[in-house]
Amino acid sequence: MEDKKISRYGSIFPIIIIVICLSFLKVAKSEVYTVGDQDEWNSETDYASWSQKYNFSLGDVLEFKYSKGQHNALEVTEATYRSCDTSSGVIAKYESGDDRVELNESKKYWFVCDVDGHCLGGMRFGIDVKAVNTSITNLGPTPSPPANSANNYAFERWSLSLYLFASGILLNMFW
Ligand SMILES: [Cu+2]
Repeated sequence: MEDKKISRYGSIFPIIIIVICLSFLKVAKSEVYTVGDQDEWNSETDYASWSQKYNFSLGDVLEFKYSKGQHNALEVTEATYRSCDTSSGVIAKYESGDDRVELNESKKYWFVCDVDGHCLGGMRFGIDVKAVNTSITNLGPTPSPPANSANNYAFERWSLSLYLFASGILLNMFW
């Protein structure tokens, strides 16, 4: 009886494994964003508009690239972002010239450059990092426009159903 059951499911077994692996890959995927893109982190770029180009998700990484010593990157509170007064409200300080900041909390992050006048000159931005369940709707190679998210959501629902279905068969086979 048991042997018969296994051979019946044997032909779809590889497909099930592939589907399961793919679904994990999709969830684990994270993006690395170079702050300012090709302009990197400098005094001439408008970071308020740069920060609105992307939807940042939990697990993504911000990379600040600049000449060490000429700039730095501080994660600060919202009040410090607004005032540019870094005598208080500094959460973390990065100054290597190639700083990778992992966005591992679902919250609003605020960044400034601490070098004289740079923050008031525009080297500051805030981003809203969304929780994982939101990021799942937005895992394309480039951020999806809002019009697409309904389709993506449907696709994720479909993958999840397949995943649950596959898990069910596996459990059935081995138990
Ligand atoms: Cu600077």
